Amino acid sequence: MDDKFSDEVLGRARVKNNEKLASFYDDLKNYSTGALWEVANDIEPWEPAAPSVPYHWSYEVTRKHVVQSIDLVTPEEAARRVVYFSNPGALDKSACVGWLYSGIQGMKPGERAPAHAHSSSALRFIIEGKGAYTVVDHHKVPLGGNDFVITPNGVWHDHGIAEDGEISIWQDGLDIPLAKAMDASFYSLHPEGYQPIDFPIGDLPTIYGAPGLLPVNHNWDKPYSPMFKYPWDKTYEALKGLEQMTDGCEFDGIIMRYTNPINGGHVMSTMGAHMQLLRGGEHTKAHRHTGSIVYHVAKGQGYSVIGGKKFEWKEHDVFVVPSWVWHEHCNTNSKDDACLFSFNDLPTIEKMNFYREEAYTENGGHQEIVA
Ligand code: 1HN
Repeated sequence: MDDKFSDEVLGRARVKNNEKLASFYDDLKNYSTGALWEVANDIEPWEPAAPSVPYHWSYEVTRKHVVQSIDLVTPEEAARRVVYFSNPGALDKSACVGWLYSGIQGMKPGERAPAHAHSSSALRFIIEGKGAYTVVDHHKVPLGGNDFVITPNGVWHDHGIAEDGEISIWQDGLDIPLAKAMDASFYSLHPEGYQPIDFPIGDLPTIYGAPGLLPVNHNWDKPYSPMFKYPWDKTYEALKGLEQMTDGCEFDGIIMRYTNPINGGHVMSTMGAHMQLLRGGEHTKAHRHTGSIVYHVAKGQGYSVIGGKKFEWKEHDVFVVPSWVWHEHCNTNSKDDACLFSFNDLPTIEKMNFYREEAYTENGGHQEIVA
């Protein structure tokens, strides 16, 4: 072990066990207590040691399972047909990585899922289909490929596909494991089954989505973005513009954060999201930071090295970076850009003052690939 992390030092727990101590520990157990030094080094590691592991899921495989799932059960039986990502290091939490949940949801034309609300915040990244919509807080939001949509905590939401639509598939992201870990989860069903739509279709992105402009006397005072949908065409256009004007970030290429236009903050209280563009052939330098990240390949192909392991990816694959694990990305197509959508728990990490970041300085900023 790295000397820096030796526990055989003053200030760390280094009590050797003996018979007297063993019977003392047994006695404590009888009173539902314990000796801190028995667990101290484990509960307070020198640095984060995420149980979640870096992982990659192929869309080709998951898509097949999602399409099977929508024939196997109805929305009336299952409420939602989702194949969720289960991180092998966090099987007990139904987590994709850290305290974040994610899965791929499918629906058929003419289907509707009942309206509900929960303590967890949710987001969607749309993959494929036609005629899909979500209703968020009585606003109907039509969904297109690579659109990013939020359903903040406590807000009614339901989804459906028009009768003349096509099978539609999207990725869900929620902070379900976090809300559950904090014993703060509530779940409600809408009294009318489905929400009445009370506003013109697409109103909020029109009202709040003009560049650098807000309506005078707007009265948005909710703790989340009024932009329920961030459409792909405008997002990609913004990245291409930034690419023309800057060199980008050495760790992430051309990267932009989805923001709440009212205050420039994260889109929701607990989860944030980014879209990044890797220029043709670009290979970023490695860094690590606290907070968990779930990536969705919006465009192109390449690989990421995460914790020294290489994960190849192509369109609509999902991969994850656990907290404090080194990661770098490479677009293997020299002729076209690649785009990575990602969501994270950074708003939570930042509010707790837990954010830390470090650059990988050895080997020109690139990790040695160990597997
Ligand atoms: C949920 O409400 C949705 O609204 C999707 O489509 C996935 C996973 C766990 C808990 C609630 C949805 C979910 C979820």
